Amino acid sequence: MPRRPVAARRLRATEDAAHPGAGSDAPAMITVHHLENSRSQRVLWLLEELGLPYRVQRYDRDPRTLRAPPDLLAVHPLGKSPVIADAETVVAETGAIVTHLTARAGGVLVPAPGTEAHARYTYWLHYAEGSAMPPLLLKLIFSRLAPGSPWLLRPLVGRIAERVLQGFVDPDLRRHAAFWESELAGRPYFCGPAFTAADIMMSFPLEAFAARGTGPGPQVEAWLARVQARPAYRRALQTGGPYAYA
Ligand SMILES: N[C@@H](CCC(=O)N[C@@H](CS)C(=O)NCC(=O)O)C(=O)O
Repeated sequence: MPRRPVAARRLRATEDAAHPGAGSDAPAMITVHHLENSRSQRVLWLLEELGLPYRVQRYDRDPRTLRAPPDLLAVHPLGKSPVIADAETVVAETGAIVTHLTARAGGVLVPAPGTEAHARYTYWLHYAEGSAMPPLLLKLIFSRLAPGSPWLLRPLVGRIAERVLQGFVDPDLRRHAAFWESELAGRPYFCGPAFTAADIMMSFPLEAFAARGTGPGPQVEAWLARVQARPAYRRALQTGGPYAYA
């Protein structure tokens, strides 16, 4: 939910990357609170596609736990990334940020309301975080369970984790992967012939799946190659710092 920011006070020395308008104090400048190697890469990419002025405040993950640093809690109560500050408004949750930014850009990268492509757009915009990410997160957590356990318990924890992965998580992921293949067969982008912001939303789950899973299918592989070749995607990589999924 948008809320009044405490963030604006914190936008100081650690600002380390900028794009159009860098160094300017113009009120239109959008600040992206960006965690390295994370979903917030999508927001940088979208901003590059839209050509909106922004600056990046970067946060490093804790090298041991890989969690976000506590500094992010000063930006938003959940302490997660992405969060943007646009003038007096702070917006968290990637899908909400995408909606905010595309509206600010006058509806660029959003299909016309009332069309079939728009119905697909709304679906994929919500599906990315609502349906695709939960099994991917479970995969990550259960895969790390045994290696992170005390050595005496490791075999037992490993067996339990394997049961959850094999019995629940992996079959779910296979079903999602088959769904992506069928949806991308015969259309180059998730909403149809045109690239939209829903493709940006879908990039993180598909990149995470390609990195953690047994490999993407041919349609997803071709789609990834297509979207990752976009100049705005490449520019966002320069701006965002470490990103292991490109
Ligand atoms: N559904 C939220 C998820 C936000 C989220 O979990 N962000 C991750 C980045 S991949 C994060 O901040 N993780 C660090 C942590 O939980 O400590 C969104 O799309 O914005």
